Amino acid sequence: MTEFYPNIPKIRYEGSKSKNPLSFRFYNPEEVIAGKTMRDHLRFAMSYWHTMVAEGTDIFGSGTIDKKYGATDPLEQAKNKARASFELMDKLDIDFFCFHDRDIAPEGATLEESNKNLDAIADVLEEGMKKYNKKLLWGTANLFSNRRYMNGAGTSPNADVFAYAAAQIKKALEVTVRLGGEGYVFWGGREGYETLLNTDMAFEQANMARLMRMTVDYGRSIGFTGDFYIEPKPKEPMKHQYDFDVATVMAFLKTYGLEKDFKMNVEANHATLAQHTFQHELRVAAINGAFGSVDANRGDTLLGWDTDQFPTDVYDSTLAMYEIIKAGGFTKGGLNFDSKARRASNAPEDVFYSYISGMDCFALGLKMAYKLIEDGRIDNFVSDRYATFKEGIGAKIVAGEVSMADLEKYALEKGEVKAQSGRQELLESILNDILFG
Ligand code: XLS
Ligand code: CA
Ligand code: CA
Repeated sequence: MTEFYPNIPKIRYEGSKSKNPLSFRFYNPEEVIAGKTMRDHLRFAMSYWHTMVAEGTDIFGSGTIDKKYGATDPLEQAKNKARASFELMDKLDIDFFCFHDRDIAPEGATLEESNKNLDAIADVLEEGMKKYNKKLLWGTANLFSNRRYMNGAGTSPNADVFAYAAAQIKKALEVTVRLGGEGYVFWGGREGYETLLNTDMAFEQANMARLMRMTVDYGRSIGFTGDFYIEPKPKEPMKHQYDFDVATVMAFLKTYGLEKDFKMNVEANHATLAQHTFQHELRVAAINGAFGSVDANRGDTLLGWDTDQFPTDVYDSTLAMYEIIKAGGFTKGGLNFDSKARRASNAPEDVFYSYISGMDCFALGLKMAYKLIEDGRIDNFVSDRYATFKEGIGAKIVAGEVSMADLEKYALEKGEVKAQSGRQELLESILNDILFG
């Protein structure tokens, strides 16, 4: 059997003292933390598009990374790519993967041919999944690359485009079900607009909801028992994306009665593009009962676009894991590295260094988040901060037992209130203490 990464050994946990760049320092898959292995807590997934497909192109230059997998014929290339993906997941000990339909198989001259290509590659994937014991975290359809989708797919002003998108989703969902996928993602792609001078926003959003309803109904009718996700993103490629952030998406779902059918796939870099923290988006999803899955990456503080860099910031991964644990942890979701090695990191080993550092970063985040919880100082502070609502007038407010007039009487009698410190600096130093103490 051809090896695609012959110089890369199987990556093993060697502990924090190891200087071997091809080893895990913190990710020890079988280590048990709070009754669950790290593997089961983190449910790492490989993103097919960045890892197996993206060649490092940007708007100023062509590819820098060879992703031809020793073949020229597109279908042969797709087969080799699939085989290479299992070698990579096996070597990195990653249990799951995620794909768009067009990542795994080339688009044909007709929809029929594209569907045939997909079936052919699904055969190869199915075989690899059995052999290497790998699972599909989620599938999705690419409804943004082809020029037909330049005005959106579900929100296109053209009914023929809407129909084509529906047909593409139908097939992508069938392949997802065939491969036992645990989720199906809607990311907005070009579902948004550039100018209201040509856009009927209300109509476009209602159409998007129609497409989502059809997808859920069809998915359930063919036996899909996984989770449907929406992945919010505020901008790029469109100036205004309809699924701006988790709060916007929740309002959309509730408007169209879809809130029971969808959870969130929260991407770190999309959170920052919406000028939120990653933790904020995770918390909003959790308090709405919609926490599902995560696309783990990071942006760059100096760049305002979707850089999809591998995560290395342990503060961020700790606070993200804290939110994820508090939300009950992953059930069908997981941590998908929607991340790519930089354009100039173009050697095959760079993708391994990238995943190792991302996986170690989240393994550390997991450990530190449990330390934070066990330490209890931060949780206790938050709980104490609301203590006045636990008894007396506060408890009556919460129980709905007081009127405005009662509160006026209370305030008049009570006089000026004590302004209570929020202690942000103290809490930040406690966090450092827990991380590095
Ligand atoms: C793009 C999105 C995309 C989704 C899947 O910014 O992150 O890759 O995860 O369509
Ligand atoms: Ca993503
Ligand atoms: Ca992204």
